Amino acid sequence: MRLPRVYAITDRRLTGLSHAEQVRRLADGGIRLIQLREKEASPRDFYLQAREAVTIARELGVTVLINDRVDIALAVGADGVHLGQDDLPPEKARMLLGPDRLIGFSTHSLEQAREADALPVDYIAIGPVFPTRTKEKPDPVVGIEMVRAVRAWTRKPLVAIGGITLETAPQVIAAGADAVAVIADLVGAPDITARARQYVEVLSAL
Ligand code: TZP
Ligand code: MG
Repeated sequence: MRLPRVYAITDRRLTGLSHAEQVRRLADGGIRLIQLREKEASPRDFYLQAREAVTIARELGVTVLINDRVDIALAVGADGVHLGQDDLPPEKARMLLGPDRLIGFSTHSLEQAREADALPVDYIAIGPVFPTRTKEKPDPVVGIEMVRAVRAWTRKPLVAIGGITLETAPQVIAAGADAVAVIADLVGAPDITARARQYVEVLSAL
């Protein structure tokens, strides 16, 4: 699998917009990979929202991953899930999802990334690379050198996350990340579509 350079993540609290509307605006700006991240809604509510967002993503040709919840990913026919260290173990998620759906896995240290290299996951995420205000109780900042260190350890696609902006994204890619995952600097922008377009333009040129 080859990851697009820009990996957008939705946030309803930051935007006040439905996941579906965020997908629409991001896709209009050229984003091709989007994770639906929902930390407040009930499972029923997230399921309904994700179903709507996936319908739109299908129309627009966007790959959609569901944060945390394998059950919801299956229920809405998403392209896969993004799992954290406290979610269902990736091996179990793989059993449930089968060989073809995508599984991403968050890591926060070199040790975790090395373990992830042996797991049935399609990409490894490392972060937070920079301080972030979006995630509650974030793990300690790992810094850009950690991106380089993890890159040297794994041949799996590598996603960097945490406090990344359009200004810092090129350094993060230069350190070996295949993609940058961004919340605040993308969906937190006043014009999400324009910001998405800037990201795609700047990063596709690298
Ligand atoms: N995991 C590590 S940092 C982070 C997550 C979900 C938040 C990233 O958000 P932002 O706004 O791009 O810092
Ligand atoms: Mg999670």
